[in-house]
Amino acid sequence: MKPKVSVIGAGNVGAEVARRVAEKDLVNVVLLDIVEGIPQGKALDMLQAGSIVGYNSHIMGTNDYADIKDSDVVVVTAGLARKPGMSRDDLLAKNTAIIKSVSENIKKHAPNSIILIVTNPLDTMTYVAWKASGFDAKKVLGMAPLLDLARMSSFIALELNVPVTEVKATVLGTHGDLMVPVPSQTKVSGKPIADLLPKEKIDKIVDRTRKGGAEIVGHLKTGSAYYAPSAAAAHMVEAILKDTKETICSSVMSNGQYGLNGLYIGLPAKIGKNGVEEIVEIELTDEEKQALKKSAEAIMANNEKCVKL
Ligand code: A3D
Repeated sequence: MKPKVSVIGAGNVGAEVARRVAEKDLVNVVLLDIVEGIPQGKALDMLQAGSIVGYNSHIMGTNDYADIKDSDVVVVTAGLARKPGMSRDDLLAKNTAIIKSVSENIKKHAPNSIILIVTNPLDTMTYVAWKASGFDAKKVLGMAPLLDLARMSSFIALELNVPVTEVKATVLGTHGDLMVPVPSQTKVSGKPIADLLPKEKIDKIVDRTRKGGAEIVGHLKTGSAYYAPSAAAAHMVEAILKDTKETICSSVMSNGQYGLNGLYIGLPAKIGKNGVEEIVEIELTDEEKQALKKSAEAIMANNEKCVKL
């Protein structure tokens, strides 16, 4: 039997995640939303694309959590997205309530699943999902640093006019203004970025990466990015289902690594069938270490706020 992936929230990101995992022909997919008709209509449309694209994944849409039973992975995209002028933190109160209720339903109906959070503010929503589900911390993780490093990689590829597949960027920390792009661990065809670009250009790329989400919100005006976010989430689902143990920068529960403890934050981690298999420690400069500490402080301040909600 094919593994089962449920996607909670059938909006822009959720529907694209469902489509991408269905197209990998890996899984059967359940798309769930509170709005009646939307997940059913989108799922039927995707199911019918299978005959043209050539996949046999079964896709169903629903408003009933009973349908997520026996899911191997549950991807959570339910919640509000940013509009121009909003920070990800502005979403905190509303999305905390949504993630609590979604996580309680996952605990009840898919207690053996791995939970992958996409909803913002990402690191704190992953923390809320961990608390509300009562799952082992390794079975709850967040998608964001993979998206952030994809943004950084694409800006570097544009600057150097090289294939983006040759760029290996690293981004750690929070998915927010204090995210930590890591130039010291960013390479193009194996060469350190500092050997290829002057510091001012690298600084500009770092800044554009930090503001990468807002740049897209500014263009779209009615919502936030979803093509690259869904690609990142689908890649992580594949790593879990295929047990690749690939090192993917993800929001994971820190347990002493990098001097951090008890918070979800973007770190390199091996991702496999048990969720977070191992957090990987890489060399950082003193400046990058300081930035990671500041990032952690911002996440902890949000975590404290949401615990009181
Ligand atoms: P959108 O297209 O508005 O879809 C959200 C969906 O969630 C809608 O269909 C809602 O009906 C549904 N929903 C709301 N409440 C519930 C609920 N209680 N149960 C089930 N479904 C519900 O937004 P989007 O898809 O663009 O974004 C979804 C979330 O992902 C937002 O919080 C974004 O900020 C976040 N996001 C995160 C990243 C990261 O990199 C972490 C990237 C892009 C979007």
